[in-house]
Amino acid sequence: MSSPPAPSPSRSLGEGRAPPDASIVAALAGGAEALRALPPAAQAFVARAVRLCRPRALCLCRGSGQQQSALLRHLRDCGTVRDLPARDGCWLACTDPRDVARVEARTVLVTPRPEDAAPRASPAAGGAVAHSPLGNWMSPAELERAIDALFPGCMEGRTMYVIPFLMGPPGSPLARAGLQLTDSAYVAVSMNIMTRVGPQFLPSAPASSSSSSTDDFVRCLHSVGRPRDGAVPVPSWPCDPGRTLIAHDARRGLIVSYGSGYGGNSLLGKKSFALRVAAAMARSQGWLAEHMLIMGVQDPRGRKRYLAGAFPSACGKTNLAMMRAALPGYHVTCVGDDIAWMRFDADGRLRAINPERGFFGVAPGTSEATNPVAMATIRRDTLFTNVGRTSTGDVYWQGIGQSLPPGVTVTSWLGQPWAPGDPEPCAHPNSRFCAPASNCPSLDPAWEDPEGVPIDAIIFGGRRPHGVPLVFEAFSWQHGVFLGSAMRSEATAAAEHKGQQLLHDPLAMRPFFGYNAGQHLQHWLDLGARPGARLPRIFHVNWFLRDQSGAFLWPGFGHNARVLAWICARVGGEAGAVASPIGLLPPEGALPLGGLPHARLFPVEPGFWRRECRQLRAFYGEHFGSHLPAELWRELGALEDRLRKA
Ligand code: OXD
Ligand code: MN
Repeated sequence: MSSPPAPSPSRSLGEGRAPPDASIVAALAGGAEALRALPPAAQAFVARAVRLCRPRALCLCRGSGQQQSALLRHLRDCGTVRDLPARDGCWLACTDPRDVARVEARTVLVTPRPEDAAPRASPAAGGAVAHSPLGNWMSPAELERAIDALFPGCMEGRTMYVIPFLMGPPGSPLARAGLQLTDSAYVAVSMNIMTRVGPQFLPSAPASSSSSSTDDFVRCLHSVGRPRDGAVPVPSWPCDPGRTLIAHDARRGLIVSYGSGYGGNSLLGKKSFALRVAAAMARSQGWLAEHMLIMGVQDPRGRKRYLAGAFPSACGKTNLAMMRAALPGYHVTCVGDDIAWMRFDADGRLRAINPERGFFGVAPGTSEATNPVAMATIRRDTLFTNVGRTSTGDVYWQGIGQSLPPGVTVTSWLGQPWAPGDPEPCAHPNSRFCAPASNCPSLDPAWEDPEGVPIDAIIFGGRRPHGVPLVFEAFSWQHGVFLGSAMRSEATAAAEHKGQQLLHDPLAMRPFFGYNAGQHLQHWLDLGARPGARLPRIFHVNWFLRDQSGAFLWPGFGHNARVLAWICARVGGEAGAVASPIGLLPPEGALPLGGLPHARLFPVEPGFWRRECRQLRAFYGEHFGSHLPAELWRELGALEDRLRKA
């Protein structure tokens, strides 16, 4: 009798609980120790990944400072990072120039039907992959094929780092665990900054065989890859850009990332888990996982409000979250700068946690003038990527706001001598700092409160040079969700887009939706209709209005506190507003404009908004179609009516 065919290596990756081939793992250097510390379901995942990727050794990440230092020394010996003696405990990594940003075109959601991934993802006849601006789809069978093509033996000769991690404060009802396996020590070090790492964070009780695999922890497999031709042009930064794939199967709680070491593609706790997979979990469990900062605003009378803000990449979320208010008596604190997980508590209040434990911020443009809090945060224990390095062992980038002392020279992120005035920047536009949240001088005292902070207002915003006022308020929750669905912004260096095009970016989630974006919007509407929900008010802001010469009209940064003060006063019922076709505007004099004319900062030009409506109608029709909630079509119709009467 012939034996049954061996299962495809990939098919068993996310499944099963017992560690059937633990002996393979135990034979690796560090293998037995790594396994012993993990619960059985985690052991099973490691064992299967080892059989697939065939690493030389296993290294269990425990989250200790000692291990972090050892990994950094190892990265230095490999030539991946250099130390930065001018800053305590800081390091610089420079990547392969082909591996510098999120690869949206190769990021997919894996679902049985394309419409479960994105509203208009329709594959070419019989295809197993489909692309759309609101998400790319891959069939489960195609994912298996991709894994079988990319992963077998991809870690040969390398160490597999085993990273158990927690997203969210320990003990929080919203915290969720993950286990990332990676062949990149750079990723291990970065995950240790961005998440809470250690085997104690994996649930120890073996899940019952009937429970789904997503109940215990999210399984994340990452490899920088082994290029087919064996070429590693930058020896210290292996990657396989031609075959990169970042795939999310939320039903199986599985994330698979191949070919890129860049943070957005490789730190799988962040965009992949905390946004895409978490959004799908949140939908079925009645909460929200959103691309939002969380900040506290205390007014001169000591009253504190918490706000959550969704902004597309490159709109200054980190600057806003860390703002030093340029408004006397106001004090801003930071809970998080990128991701919010939110749920309604027993009293109907929306409460938010920051699932992360660090900041992965864009370096260029960060200076004492634009973000002094970030500058203080990155003084120590920070891993920089793709910035310039001075001859004194410090960092340098465009917009750092410090001129070079005489005799100090700079090496660019490409390893070339660089001088001020050179045509190419010394730091890649998407170069980053990765720093622990605990370094942040304005960190909110409640940032790790397991219950989360109560959210009083939600802010949507975009980078809009013309037509969109500095701030306006939605008429209702439903109108607010409409404003979120209609967000547009100029493109970012954080992804592979080029140029200054205006992109539609609903809820600032366009690259991060974890399931059909129409259903995501419906989930927002459903939560708003929940009995007893005390809904935050919703606002739209735009710090980026320009005058005819192209100069910014609004000073921004700390001065945005003036807008936040009006928002807080609205929440407290202390400030009036005037109705306009697009929403509620601050009356003239309601917020100090520093002498700038009110009309220029609060344009409501019917012609502009009619064009906006036409474009939105086309976008809705083309990319959402029947998947757009009927309430949002109605909101668009109501806006068109109000503009007709204006
Ligand atoms: C980021 C982003 O946070 O692109 O890196 O949004
Ligand atoms: Mn982001």
